[in-house]
Amino acid sequence: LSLENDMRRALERDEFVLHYQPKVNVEHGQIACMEALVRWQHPSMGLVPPSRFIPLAEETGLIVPLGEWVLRTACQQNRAWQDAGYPTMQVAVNLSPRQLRQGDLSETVARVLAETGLAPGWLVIEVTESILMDDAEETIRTFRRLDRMGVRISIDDFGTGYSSLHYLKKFPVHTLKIDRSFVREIASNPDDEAIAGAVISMAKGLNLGVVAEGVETVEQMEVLRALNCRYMQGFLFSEPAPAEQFTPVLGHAA
Ligand code: G
Ligand code: G
Ligand code: NA
Ligand code: MN
Repeated sequence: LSLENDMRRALERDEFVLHYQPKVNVEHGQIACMEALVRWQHPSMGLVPPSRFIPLAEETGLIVPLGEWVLRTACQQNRAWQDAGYPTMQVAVNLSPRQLRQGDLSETVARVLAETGLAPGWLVIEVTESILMDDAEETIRTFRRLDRMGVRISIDDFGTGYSSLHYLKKFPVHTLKIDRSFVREIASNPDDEAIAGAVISMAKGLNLGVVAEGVETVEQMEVLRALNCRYMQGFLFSEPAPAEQFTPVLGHAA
């Protein structure tokens, strides 16, 4: 309960921080996209992971202003990296279902893009299959508006939902993120390799991008690479880290 009270004030007190985790093009090692992952720098508890407060933020509705803060901060950071002359990358933010039920999300996104001066094509919105499962007309219209604006939509944790293929027809999707449950044992489990391979082929056939998440070992990377997966994310490349931590890497590549 005290966590809930603290959280209400945390936005005003500027206690949330974003960490970023790169999605890497393994062909040449460059960062294609930075995924923003929120943390809470609590005055007495230290760095609180999102698993501890996102569900509560969803319940209380605080996810709406928090989500907008995440979006604005991530777009600002990306614009700042571009202004600094670093190689251009996309920026990805995660979306909660609640953010879709609160007014017009596409208007919020358009406003934040205008305010931060980031071109829409650099922004990726990561949604889980549970969001798409609710194929209410309004949800579909919101995604179509985002698509027309030029914003990219990525399906997170792909393969863990119920009727994944159905969404691909109904929603303007640009990228699939292969869930890390299929990556974990990919080097030793032929079934996981077959599933990942099928997702990669399907993505290619549908003209979608594909990113493997949760890549932790060179062996996993090699199996995925042999399956023609070019984009990967995971601890092998980088853990989520504050923006400043990437400055030397990005500066070196510029
Ligand atoms: O960063 P970490 O691996 O601890 O993230 C745990 C979960 O929290 C992930 O499922 C991630 O998608 C979610 N998460 C992280 N940042 C955000 C955010 O800004 N908004 C939403 N809705 N979820 C987030
Ligand atoms: O659901 P989503 O994909 O947004 O979850 C992001 C979470 O996954 C973050 O909390 C991040 O710390 C975690 N994560 C990122 N890369 C890896 C990895 O290689 N292995 C594991 N186990 N977790 C990872
Ligand atoms: Na994500
Ligand atoms: Mn994921």
